[in-house]
Amino acid sequence: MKKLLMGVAALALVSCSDVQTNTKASKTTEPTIVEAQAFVDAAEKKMSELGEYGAKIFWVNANFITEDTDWLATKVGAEYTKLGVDLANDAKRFNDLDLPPELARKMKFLKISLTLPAPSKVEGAAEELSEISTWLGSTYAKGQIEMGGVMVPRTDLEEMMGTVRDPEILQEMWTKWRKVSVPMAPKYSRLVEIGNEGATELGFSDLGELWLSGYDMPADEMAAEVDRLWGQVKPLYEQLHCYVRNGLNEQYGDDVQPTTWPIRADLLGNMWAQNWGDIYPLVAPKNSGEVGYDITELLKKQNYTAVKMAETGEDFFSSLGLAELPDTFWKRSLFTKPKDRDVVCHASAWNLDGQEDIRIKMCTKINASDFQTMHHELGHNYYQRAYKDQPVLFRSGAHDGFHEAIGDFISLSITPKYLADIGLITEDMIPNADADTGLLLNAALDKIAFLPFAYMMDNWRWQVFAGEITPEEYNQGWWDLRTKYQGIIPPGGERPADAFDPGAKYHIPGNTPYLRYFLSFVMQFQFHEAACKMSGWEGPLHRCSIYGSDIVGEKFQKMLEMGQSQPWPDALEAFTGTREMDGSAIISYFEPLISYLEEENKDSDCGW
Ligand code: X8Z
Ligand code: ZN
Repeated sequence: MKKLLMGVAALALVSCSDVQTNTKASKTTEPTIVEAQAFVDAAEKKMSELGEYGAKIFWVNANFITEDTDWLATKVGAEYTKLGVDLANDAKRFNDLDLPPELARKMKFLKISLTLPAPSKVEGAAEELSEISTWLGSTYAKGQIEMGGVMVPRTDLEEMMGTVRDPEILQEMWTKWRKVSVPMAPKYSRLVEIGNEGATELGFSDLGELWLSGYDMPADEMAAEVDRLWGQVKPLYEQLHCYVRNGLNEQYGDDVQPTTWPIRADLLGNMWAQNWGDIYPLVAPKNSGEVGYDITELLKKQNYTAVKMAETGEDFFSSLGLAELPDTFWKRSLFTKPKDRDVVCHASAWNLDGQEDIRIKMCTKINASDFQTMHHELGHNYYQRAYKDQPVLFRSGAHDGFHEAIGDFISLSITPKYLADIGLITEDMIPNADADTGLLLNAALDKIAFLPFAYMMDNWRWQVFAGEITPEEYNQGWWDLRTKYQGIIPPGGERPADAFDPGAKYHIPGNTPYLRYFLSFVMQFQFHEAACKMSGWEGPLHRCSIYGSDIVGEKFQKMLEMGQSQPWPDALEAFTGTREMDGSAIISYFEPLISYLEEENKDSDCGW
């Protein structure tokens, strides 16, 4: 079938007229598999060379934001976009060739490798796009606000959102942080415009379709998959929302948080209301056993440093049989926020050379949330190193949700028993089964509350990319979705006309797709369930730790080494035995909590 089409396509290359002359057609040589292979080999070489060069520039830029490093990042960013677009366009030449599977897969990745393509036909588009991207990223990274006459950087604000309980101060921090993103709106709309043109040139309807095309299935099927997963977990979120709203009402009273409305976004212990774990003390169950410890306090009491947190994470991976981190990881990573310069504080994990030069960059705080983030980032690094021997175009996660899920899967094993194993608590501090509700509620505040946030982030962008939300509607559209899915509203009533609240969340100015985190939060529970079963665990899932399990380690490593060389269901199957993403593992994990929440909410008017 494909072979037959080839001749037609070759003709189409030279003319679309009906009266096609044979002379022109015969001059066009049909591409061969050998040429396709040579093309892909050369593409991988170029991508790897420019990738390494670019990674070093981006690393320096993110660790030392100045006009000069912004300039360098802009320049190399444009070069990389142009290379990606050229390769994607050149790859079209082989569209009708019946390629062997590995080559076909590589060719596909060449066409979708860029998150933000620029149109090759528009002079200067790649440069403009890169300039906007750099500006947006650096503006976000340098953002700080004044509180009580002192300038406060975002990392400190983030911590304060989790600890301050005065609603006026919370509102002030929340509102002031959103001033940082006001100037971003026009730049963002221009970024969308150019990016969309780039995506259409590559054959996609818009950027949203391009982003959804990286999941080994058609974009519309993937979107339906995401809806299906959201449908599986939504009832649990609604129960959690109802319960937390009641707790906040008790804490703050009807004037601040009534029991019927959406929740005020600044009361949930997080700048973006994405993880609510920090308000656990406000909503802890009253009628059951207490967890009895707080990981933040334990870490501080035992004088944990950022490096010690990383070492603890490394020890977990080592316990599964994975090789230690290289010396260069310890020498080259950034673990704490430097005092004397601007850096991108949002945590990230890097592989600079596609081989062993793995590093993290994190303005670590000594608290429970960053203890988890540390494992999250290490997960990226272990994955990157595991697939280093794959060809360049396969050096990535089975899909982006896998990449985000690796470290989080590991931290699901940070159970009381594990904390005792590593000496953070003593054996007698391991709480009894009557504290399970508290343990599960604490976990749900982070893991379940996150799902509608992650879901709406890219819903907003898909609508923006499709032109369904126009630049004038950016903020209103954002809050419509925030309210619809998360059931939250901004403090202080209507937002100002010039507000651009999406820009106050890293991944919007950073142009990082967010669906990956939604998928990760579903899949990490699938990984956990399967791994616990493999390790022979028979108790409740939230008490299972796979720490020290060689059996799990071996299978885990196999999945990691595959990178994106096979369709993701193969990778999922290699580790879990199933080929589908599925929300039933997360539901099983929280099952005991569901009945508790339903009972607690039975007299409430849930919903918003
Ligand atoms: O951005 C991240 C990581 C880096 S990939 C720190 N995360 C999301 C966020 O912070 O919004 C981790 C989970 C969600
Ligand atoms: Zn991540």
